[in-house]
Amino acid sequence: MSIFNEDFLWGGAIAANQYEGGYQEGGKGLGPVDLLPNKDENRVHVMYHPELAMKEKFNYYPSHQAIDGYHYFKEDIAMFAEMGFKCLRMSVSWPRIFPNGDEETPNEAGLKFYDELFDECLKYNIEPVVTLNHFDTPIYLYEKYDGWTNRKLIDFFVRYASVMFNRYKGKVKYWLTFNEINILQVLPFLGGSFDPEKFENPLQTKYQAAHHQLVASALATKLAREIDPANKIGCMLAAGEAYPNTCNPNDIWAAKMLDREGFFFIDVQVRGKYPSYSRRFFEEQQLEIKQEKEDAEILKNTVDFIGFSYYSTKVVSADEQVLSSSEKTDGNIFSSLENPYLPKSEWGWIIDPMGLRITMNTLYDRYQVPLFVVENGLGAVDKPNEAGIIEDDYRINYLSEHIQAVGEAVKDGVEVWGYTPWGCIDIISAGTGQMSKRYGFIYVDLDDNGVGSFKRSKKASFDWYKQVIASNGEKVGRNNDEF
Ligand code: P53
Repeated sequence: MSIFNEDFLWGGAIAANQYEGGYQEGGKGLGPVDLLPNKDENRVHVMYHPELAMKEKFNYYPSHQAIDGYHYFKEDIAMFAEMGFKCLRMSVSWPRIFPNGDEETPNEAGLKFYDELFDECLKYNIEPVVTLNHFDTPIYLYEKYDGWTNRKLIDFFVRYASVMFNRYKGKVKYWLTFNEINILQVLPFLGGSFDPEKFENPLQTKYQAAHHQLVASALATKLAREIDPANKIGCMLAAGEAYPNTCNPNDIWAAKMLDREGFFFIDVQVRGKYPSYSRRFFEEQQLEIKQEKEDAEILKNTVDFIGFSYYSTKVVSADEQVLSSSEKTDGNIFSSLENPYLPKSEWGWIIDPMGLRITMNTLYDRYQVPLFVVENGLGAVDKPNEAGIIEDDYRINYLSEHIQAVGEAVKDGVEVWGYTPWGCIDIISAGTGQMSKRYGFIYVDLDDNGVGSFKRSKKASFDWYKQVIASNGEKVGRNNDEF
């Protein structure tokens, strides 16, 4: 008997801006990612300086063609079905539905695309798990309204959400409102199409934008339930426990404070009100968040489950000297000190399967609502062997250990609805814009400059994951040994 429920949602995850391409097809408007170059043209720097994204012309924009999912989706979904996917997590591109974002009526051509995409999933009994906003707030809203800093965005988002819930009633049941909502603190351009540096008080601007997203998320949650009580709505947190560097209480406190930066968002989304610690934080930072009278009531519309991404844990110190002298791991937007006990990926991300079990236990202890692992995986360079096959043992190892950690969490008593590893087919990296940072079970022939045949092929991990799903998580070992 598997420790996973019979209806456990095994699948994979992708996002429109990294998968679809077709950036102007069917009348699509632009999203922030459409203005970002790849790594060679300093993508990370541009993400932090949106004015560069707006005015510079770059040689290559990876999102414009991405892996051309816009035209390949039928082929791709057939391969997901072959692996036995029970669900597919994807996002809808907001600017495909509302090219500017503030229109009264949606773009029918954009909706037609998702009609077909969802129908194709349903044909194979693959349950769509849909993120409404995955780094995709229309760029027109950046230009005209300064994105989520503006309260008007709430109405625009709710209008878009309402179109989705009505159109896909009975077809889509699982919804996530904002991808990695806490990313707003680090990458506000991606998370909310705005530039805090344009404002007098950048921190206040970020929390004001966060407030608008939290209200919008709660209103969408309410609406989703009204339109179809069968809908299940989740929040989505970029998770990964913060570890103290030592047992010095100051380090323990620093770790706790770092975790709270993320929990702040889902505290509101799961508990329906601002957490008590936020009062002191706002006071000390002298932040004044403008709230309307009705907001407190709106926020009471809490989510059904917690979706979260997990790639690694982080190590924190309160000691300035340690911070300045020790090496920091790079690559990940959430920076960390080195963890001497753990290996790292080729991109410097700490690999910590036990950390997934810890993170899940923390989340469940804190909230007691079901969890959904909607992102997890290893970005790695894949090279075909002499026979032309990609033997991605490193990826199998990573996923195997992480699935076992999820299994341990289930045994610990944590309720988990599903597991959707990130980039189940190779897609563009959000952080670096590279194609060579691959996560998939399916290889896509394309390089960092967008050159290639787009041909899809199976990696060794394809058959391995198929076996994991077929055994409902019982055969997760490298050689399909029992868990
Ligand atoms: P990549 C880092 C940077 C940007 C987005 O990241 C991120 C992270 C990691 O927390 O979050 C998620 O592609 C995101 C996905 C993204 C994935 O991490 O830089 O939800 O869109 O692709 C992996 O390797």
